[in-house]
Formats: sequence, C-alpha cells, structure tokens
Amino acid sequence: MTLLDRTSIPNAPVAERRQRPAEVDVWVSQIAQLLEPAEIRWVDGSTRERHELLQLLVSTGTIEQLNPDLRPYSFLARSAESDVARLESRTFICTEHEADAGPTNNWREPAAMRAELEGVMRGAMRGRTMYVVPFAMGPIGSPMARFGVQVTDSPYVVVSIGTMTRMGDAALDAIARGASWVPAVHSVGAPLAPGQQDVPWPCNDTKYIVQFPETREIWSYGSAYGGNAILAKKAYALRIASVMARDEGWLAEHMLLIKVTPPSGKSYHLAAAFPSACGKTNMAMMTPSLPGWKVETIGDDIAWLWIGADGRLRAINPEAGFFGVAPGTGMRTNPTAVDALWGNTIFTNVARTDDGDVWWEGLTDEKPARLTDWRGEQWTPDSGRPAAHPNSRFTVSARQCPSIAEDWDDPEGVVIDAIIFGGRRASNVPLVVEARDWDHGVFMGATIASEQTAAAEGTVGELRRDPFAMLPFAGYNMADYFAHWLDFGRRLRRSARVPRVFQVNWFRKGADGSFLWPGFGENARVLEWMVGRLDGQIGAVDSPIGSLPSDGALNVEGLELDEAALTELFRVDPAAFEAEADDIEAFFATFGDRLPVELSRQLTLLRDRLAAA
Ligand code: SAT
Ligand code: MN
Repeated sequence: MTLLDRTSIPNAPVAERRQRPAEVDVWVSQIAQLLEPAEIRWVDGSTRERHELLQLLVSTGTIEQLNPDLRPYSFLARSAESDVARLESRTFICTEHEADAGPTNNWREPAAMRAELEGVMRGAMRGRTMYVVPFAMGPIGSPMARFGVQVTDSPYVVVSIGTMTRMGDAALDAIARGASWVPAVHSVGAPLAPGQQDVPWPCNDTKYIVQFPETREIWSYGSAYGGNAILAKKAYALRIASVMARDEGWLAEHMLLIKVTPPSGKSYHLAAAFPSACGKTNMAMMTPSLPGWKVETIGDDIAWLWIGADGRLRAINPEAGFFGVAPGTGMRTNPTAVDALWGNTIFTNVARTDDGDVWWEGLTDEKPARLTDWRGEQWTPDSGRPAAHPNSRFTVSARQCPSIAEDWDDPEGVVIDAIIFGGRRASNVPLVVEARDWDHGVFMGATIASEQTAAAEGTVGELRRDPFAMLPFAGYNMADYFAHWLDFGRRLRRSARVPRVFQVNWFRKGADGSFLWPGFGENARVLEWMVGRLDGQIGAVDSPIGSLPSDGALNVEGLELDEAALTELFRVDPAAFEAEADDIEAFFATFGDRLPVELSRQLTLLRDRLAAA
C-alpha cells in the first residue's frame, strides 16, 4: 500500500507527450491576457505533481498535514469563514432569452454578464500561478465521457479536481484527438501585489458562479469552496451537462448510483436523487442490516443516464471521487465511508484532535474533551457550538471506497432498474411510495420538497420545492427539463423496459420530534420491498399518492418499531395532501404555459384521488 494517492493517471514519459491541442493553447493565452498570472503551469495529473502541490499548500498554510500514523497522507484545510458552501444567490445562468433559464435560475443577459466578469477577472491572477487543468468526466473511452479544461489560481482546487475527475494528460490527449471540451475559468479573486504576503485561504467577498449554457462556458470568481470551484462537478456535470443532455437526448442528474444484491444473487442497479446533504453518500455506501444483502457503490452525487443500444436505461458516475459531508458520518451511520477515509484524504473545515487527527459531529458518539475547531479555535464539549462546520467535507478517491462496485467505471455504464426520489420531510411524506407509472414518477420528481440544509447559503430547515433535487443545478428552464423527462419516458416505453419510480422519506418525525425510522442500514428493508416490486413478488396497496407496501410487505422483523410509529410512517393525510396540492399548484404556476400539460393533468388526478379517498 503506497502512501500516495493511487488514483492519479500515471504520467506519460516526457518523450511521448503529445502536442497540446492548438485550440486549448490559444484559449489559454487569451485567458492569460485577461487574468495576467505571473506563471502558467499545465497540470499532467501525475502522483508526483500532486505531491508537489500538497507540499506547496502546506508551505502556504492552506492545509496542514495530519498525523501520518493516524491518517496517512491526509490533510486538513480551513477555509475562510465566508467560503464554506455553495452560493445559490451568486450562481447565474446566462442565456440570450430569460425564459430559457426559467424562473428557478438567476438569469443574466450574456453580454452584460461578460462585461461584469471582465471587470472582476481583469488582472485577477496577478502574482499567482495559473494552472491549466484538463479533465474528463466519465471513464475515458466511454461513449458518455465528456471533457473540459479548467484554469485556476488555486492549487487546493487543482488537487481537489485531481481526486474528483480523471485529470491530466489522458484527458488532454483525448482533446488532442478531437474530443470537444468545455472551457472553465476559475479565480479566487485575490491578486497579489509584488511582495504582498498571501493568506492561507485567498478568496473574495464578491463571488460569481456563471454558466453560459448556449456557448458551453463556465466562469467562477471569488470562492475556492468545492461546489463553487471544482467546476467539473456541479457547474459542468450538472448545469452545462443538463443542457447537453436536453439537446442530445440523455439525462444529467443529481443522483447516487448503487448496485443492490439480495441473497438470491441477482443484482439490481438503482439511481436516487436527494438534495444536497440529505444522505446520498450514506445511501451510496450503505451497510445493509438484512443478512445476505449487499449494497455496492457506483456514485454518490451525479449520474449521467442514457438509453443504450440495447434500449435499456444505462448510467455512469461521471466523477472519480467523493466530496462528502463529514458531520453525521460515523461508524454507526456509515462505516464504509469511515473506512474509505483511512488516508489519502483532504478534509475541509472539520475539527482537529490534539494528536493530529480529525473529528466531526457524529464521527464518534463521545465528543473529545478538547479540539481545535474548524475556525482554528480551541473547543470543548461545552463550547456550545459545533466543532466541525455543518457543511465540512472530505475529498477522497472512489477507488478507496471499500464498497466500490466492480462495474463502477464500466464505460458502458450499468442498467438502471429503478429510480428513487427523496427529500427531507418531517411530516406528510411516507417512508416509501411507488409511482403508478413513469409520468406519475416525473410528477413525484417535479414536486419533491425538502428542508434546506447547510450545503448552500440560506435558512436551514426551511421547506422548499427542489424538483429532482436539481433546483440549484438545472442549466435551463425547469419546465422544459420536466418536458425532457416526460419525453425520455416516451422513448423508453418504445424500448425494452421502463424502470420503476419510487419516492422515499427517511426523515419523518413523530409528535415528540424524533425520527420515526432508524434509517441508514435499515433502509435495506425499503430496498427489499423495492426489489420485490421489481420482481413482481411483493404486495402493494393503492393510495391517492401512489402504491404503499401492503400489510406485512415491509419487513420490520427485529426492528424496535411500535405499531403506532409504523402507522404514522405510512399515514397519508388527505387534508395535508390537499394543502400540498395547493402548494404544488402555486409552484407549477411559476412556470406559466411552459409547464407540460401532463404535469397539470397529474395534479388533477392527484386531487381526484384525494377527493375520492
Ligand atoms: O458543494 S457541492 O455542490 O459540491 C455538494 C452539494 O452541495 O451537493
Ligand atoms: Mn450534491
């Protein structure tokens, strides 16, 4: 076992290195003229280069190395206090026509935004090195692989891209062979005057995360936080890719991917969309509580889905690593993630123990007596504040995950048997519901609501509609996105098999405010019911909102769950759903006549079923 990260694409011998693609070269010089970096460095993706960058980051105080005996080759970064999450209010979709960005996005007129960006970007890299970072999303060689080149002045961002994507020469070679690529410009917006001392986490109070979907360009300024700065991830693999997917007939989704194998030995692949910080990573790495069941990980955040030559729905995880929320990740909740984080990991904004290891709320039941908190201040259990930031993160290679599926990076993807939508709902929404058909499933996806988490700025706990968990990530008019999903279903129906669609809610609470369902590994019981439905071997009863497990169909054997809690978990309160229907109607109205009629029809059908209940 090497101490170095083993995921990097090995460096091609210098003699074999190809010419840089001329188009990329020209673009890089143009950007350099605008940003005026002191130096330009092309990133090759080698392990040696990663090592050098990590040493550099240690020397500038951006990261500190953790105790190598406890956490080999791992590092802790503390961000600026203002740079801890995605900034939805500073995320812009710039299309010629405002209606093409739709009511759920911040729209700006492209020319106006270009002028604004030019203002902040001019000279933004003075005194810094501009790294040129070629990357691939998806296995190189896959028909679904897509390429990009990001320039950035943050070595922290470079090493993060190195873990999250296939970064370096192999991607550049694919571009040189003619693959199209998306340009992405990133600057922390903190130019250095000659002789000026740098700060550990340079950033700017003014921030922009800008997508130009029509020209397939990304510009980001002022932040080094993952979701704002690793542009391959949300900006490309979701916002820009969703537009490519619309135009090319596939789907770019905020979904985890898992392979589920029941004791029978026959495997199923599931894709599940939950909003940020609602447990996608935990579900992706689930240790099933049911004997003989196995859940393997393919992806924890993003899935690209398409209809394969065989007519089946296929999916890949375009990423190569996990950028997971640390708090709540512990031996009880996600032992697989804890194992994956044994070494070669970059932690951001977690707390540090006196012996040079990391800690966050939920890692252990017992709190350490003393810590250095995410701000670098002394902390004790009675400090009255969390030691780790609620959106603190780990960045780790997918290969290091003990539950990674053998087919996780299959260029042809995996065949998807079911799609799951979920959110964080304290009330109303049952543990699991099955959609009546694809269109009803699209209605479910379109109407997901979830309590806001710490993954983006805003009031934690506030309920908001987050359709398909894509509210911050759809790169075009959400109503058109709904229409694309409906159309995709029509195309699937013409082919072999349409996947089943389910909705889940692990977060329903009882009158005393505690969670009704134990969650985590016990969610395998819900998977068992779903698999039973896929095989047509397990019962369901109709309800106004979809099919629920029939009496006894959900295996609760051995669970400490009383009859009252079980009833409450599945209670469908018609009055509460009437109110929900009114809220959905108001939400749908924001899309005007761009809303597909099928969704209005689904709402009418729901109301009819509620009235008849
Ligand atoms: O910060 S990220 O956008 O990368 C993670 C998330 O919020 O889903
Ligand atoms: Mn996410």
